[in-house]
Amino acid sequence: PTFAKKIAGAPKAELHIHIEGSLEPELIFKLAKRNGVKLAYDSIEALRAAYAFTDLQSFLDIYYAGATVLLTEEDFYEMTAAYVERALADHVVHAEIFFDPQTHTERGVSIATAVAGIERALAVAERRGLTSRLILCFLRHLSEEDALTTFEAALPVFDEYAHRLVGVGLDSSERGHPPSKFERVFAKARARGLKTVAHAGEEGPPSYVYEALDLLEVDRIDHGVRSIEDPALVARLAETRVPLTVCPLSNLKLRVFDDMKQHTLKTLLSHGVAVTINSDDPAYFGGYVNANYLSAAEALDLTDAEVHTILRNGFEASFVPADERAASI
Ligand code: ES4
Ligand code: ZN
Repeated sequence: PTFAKKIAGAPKAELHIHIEGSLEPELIFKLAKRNGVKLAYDSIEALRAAYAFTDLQSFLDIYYAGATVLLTEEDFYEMTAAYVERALADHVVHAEIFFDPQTHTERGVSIATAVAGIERALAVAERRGLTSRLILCFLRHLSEEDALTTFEAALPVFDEYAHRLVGVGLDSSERGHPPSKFERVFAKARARGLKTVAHAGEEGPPSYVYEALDLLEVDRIDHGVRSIEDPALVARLAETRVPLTVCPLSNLKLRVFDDMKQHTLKTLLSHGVAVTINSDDPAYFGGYVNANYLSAAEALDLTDAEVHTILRNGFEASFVPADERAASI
């Protein structure tokens, strides 16, 4: 088969996917109608046309508006079941999935409702060869008090779904909201034995990556592509093998890079950093995980060996040991 077909057919681990970012416009409209939620766009086409982002915030505004259609356990189930179909089509065999509880609790939807719906779809997926874990993300534009309240409210859910819900993360508007703001809540999560990740060095500076490593003691950095600006940081990431969950199409759509040819993932990889490729918010950024691999591979002339390394990094960076996953490479 051609190089592209080999990439598409290879078993993959996906470690950076916001489940709310997998809501396709068609499903947003279906759920809006079912739930009587008013949207700011009157057609699927008009909504899709609004997906012309200039930076992270311009995306987040639309992403949070899209998530307002999610009210019932069934809504979370359908959203997750749709993602599972896309993931299986792209030969994803293991996924570690983010969700944003504060987006839902603010609208009166409990963490238990969201997780119950997501879990039901993931349990079905497991029988079809897709293993998965769930990571609860705190919204960094909100206060640490709010994150702490969310964490306390989630404790029974962490207990009930211990087989699935294995970690916490940090997402939303990065600039002006450094990891240091969340030191206490991350310490509490680590004390409970949870894994930790944080978005850092997406739009924010390398100092935010250092903070995520030193103050939050994260197991992985989400994005981290701006680490390239600090050679000492690149050397540290390579030395410690703290993985970066890179999302090429996201970075292009949110103008972190003007052109895919400017993406820093190949250089990071060449310095020995554990780079992985992921889809982030695939319904908004123009493609699921295979499209991300193919776009990066083409623009950066990735070699067969480089693609193989990235695929392997995905499994090695996962929170599930090889003998507990559906498959590996
Ligand atoms: C996100 Cl691309 C990105 N960055 C930060 N927070 C997010 N939440 C959903 N997608
Ligand atoms: Zn993300």
